Amino acid sequence: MISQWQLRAAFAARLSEMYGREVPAYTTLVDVSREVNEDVLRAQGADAERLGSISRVTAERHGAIRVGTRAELAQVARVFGALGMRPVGFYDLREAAASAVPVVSTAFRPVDGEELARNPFRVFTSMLTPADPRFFDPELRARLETFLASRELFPPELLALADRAEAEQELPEQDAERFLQLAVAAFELSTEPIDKAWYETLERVSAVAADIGGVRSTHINHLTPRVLDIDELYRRMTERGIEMIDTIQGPPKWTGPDLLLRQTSFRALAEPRALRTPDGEVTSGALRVRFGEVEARGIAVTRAGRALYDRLLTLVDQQATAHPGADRAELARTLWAEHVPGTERELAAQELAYFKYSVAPDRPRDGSRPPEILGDLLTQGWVRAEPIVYEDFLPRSAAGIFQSNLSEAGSRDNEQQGAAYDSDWLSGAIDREVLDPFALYERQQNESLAQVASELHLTTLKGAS
Ligand code: OOG
Ligand code: NI
Repeated sequence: MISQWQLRAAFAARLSEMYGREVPAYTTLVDVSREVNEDVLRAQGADAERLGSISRVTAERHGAIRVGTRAELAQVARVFGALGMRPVGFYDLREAAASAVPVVSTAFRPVDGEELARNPFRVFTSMLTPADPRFFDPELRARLETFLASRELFPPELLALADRAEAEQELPEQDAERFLQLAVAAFELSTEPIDKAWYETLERVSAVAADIGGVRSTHINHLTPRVLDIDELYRRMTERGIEMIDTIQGPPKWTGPDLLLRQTSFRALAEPRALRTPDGEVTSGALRVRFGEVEARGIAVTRAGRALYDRLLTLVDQQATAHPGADRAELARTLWAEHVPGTERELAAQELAYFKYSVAPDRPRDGSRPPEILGDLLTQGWVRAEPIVYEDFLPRSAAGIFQSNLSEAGSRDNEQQGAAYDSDWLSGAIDREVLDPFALYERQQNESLAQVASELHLTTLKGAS
């Protein structure tokens, strides 16, 4: 029998192999990431593994896919459900992006600590919003919806196997093999000729809309390795002549602990695609939609920590507008040094980030009673705190990644009222609860605190501050 986590690990590995064949620059990115990780490990020793073992980090990938309808998204949820991946978080990229990015998104990922440690594979999944009149007029919306309703992204055999794997939490070896083949094939780039006129009609609205709704299948858009030093990675890729986007998205490089998520990418590459012209002729064209991305993960922040992050982003925006000549990264670094605590200890004390607490093996053994306040337990050496890694995404960064890979801004009519979507809508659409990422981290932290209280026989344990 092949368990869900084994299916997930095998799927991630095979997808990576397939994508490497399709986009060779991805293989370069993976190689350079591995080199950087080895160098960081050599230079920093055990500290390099504070946010995940080197084996987890080396195998870690996230994928990005895009689908057209809620029915397609519900099918994606079944395929990933088979792999033990649940929908977490709601991202509205229509609002986060300045250019036309008409999608809303969630991320499918494992949610409990043990499953994440076994294999943390996650997929950022976006759904087109044809009902949003800012992007699609009634006629185009109707054509688009008809087109999407007539295609099949996932064969019934794949979905049946997925449902079985989810219900039984495992599959016999032969069925697992079949499931993996069908699942990987569903995300391969299709060779079927693309209707050129239709693709271009959608492209005038948004290149993302064309990539999703202009073709009869879906494909993996990118796969992202994790790196321990993203600034060094950026430097080495540039040195190899690979054109990276202008910035590293997310928190700035600074001297304090790594927080949340930093990401960067190389520009989408021209890939040969068969196109059918209006007179029926099939020609060879080139489309730029798929790119390579890399990321560095930091500590998960609390709601208060996230509010601080968002406030600093706004401040950086304001200062960058006021001083057009200034270096954004430098502005961000200065603001961070001023407003963000520079140690894990302070982040915990101010309840800005999440930690997993455990009783210290070398705690006092002199018969004294442990204090009942978390801060005192930490300073007196009774308890240790390990950072909880951020497993999710950032809307502003995601929009930046989408946008920096579009050559045209597309069109958007801001006079129109946007169609409303939220986390509850998404839950209903896929008939599964879209989980709140903060609640997941909080639960992990609370479980660890309950364990500490029980081991130290504390009836009350007062909060971090
Ligand atoms: C998704 C872009 C967002 C990330 O890592 O933030 C993303 C896409 O291009 O489909 O992948
Ligand atoms: Ni990504």
